[in-house]
Amino acid sequence: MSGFARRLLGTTIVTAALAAAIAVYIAVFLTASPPSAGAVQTASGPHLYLGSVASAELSDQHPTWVSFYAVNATSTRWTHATTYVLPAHTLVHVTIYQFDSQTGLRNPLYGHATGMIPGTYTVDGKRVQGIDPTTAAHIFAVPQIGLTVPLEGISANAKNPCSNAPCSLSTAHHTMSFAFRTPGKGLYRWQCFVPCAAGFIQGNGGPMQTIGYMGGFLKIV
Ligand SMILES: [Cu+2]
Repeated sequence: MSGFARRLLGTTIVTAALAAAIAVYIAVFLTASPPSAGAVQTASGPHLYLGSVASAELSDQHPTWVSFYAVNATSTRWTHATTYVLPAHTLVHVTIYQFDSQTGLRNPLYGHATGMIPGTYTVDGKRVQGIDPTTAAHIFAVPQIGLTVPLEGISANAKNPCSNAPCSLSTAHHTMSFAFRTPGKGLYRWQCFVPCAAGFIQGNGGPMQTIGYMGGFLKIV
């Protein structure tokens, strides 16, 4: 093979490999969007059910990461989604089944529940203003609309804790409920503010910075 033919062949192979890599990048990363979930329709309007866990499913890309899931009312059907599609200007009821243990808040202010319809925040069915900030496992917060929902963690000696999602309601958990009015159409970021990412610097890496675990969006339509 002449030097020219060899260079031509080399250039062709490298160009083809780059084109293939770009095609994979477009197909796998640019056209994929995180999965979303919606509310359940009930007699009192849309009802969003969520679950928060110490560890994602064993089959997950990150089975050791803390995570939120969309679930159904009985916590028997789990969907790994943190983008929640809700109708605009609507009263939405939310129930969060919280199965993870306590980490505690750096900023005790987040122990107060804010931004929901007054009087609708309950922990295990009891109407309260907030929780002891040292007992927080996670927070469901939508800063743009001033919504902060502290989620109590199970105690260190709770019997029958759930390790990986999906978690049955027969395992240790606390149930937080509240109602809020959705804002106008748009994409609203939500996130957790408890430094709950065990094994990461300051507890704020990994799942705390990844859509699909400790953060996501309210997609108001
Ligand atoms: Cu968290």
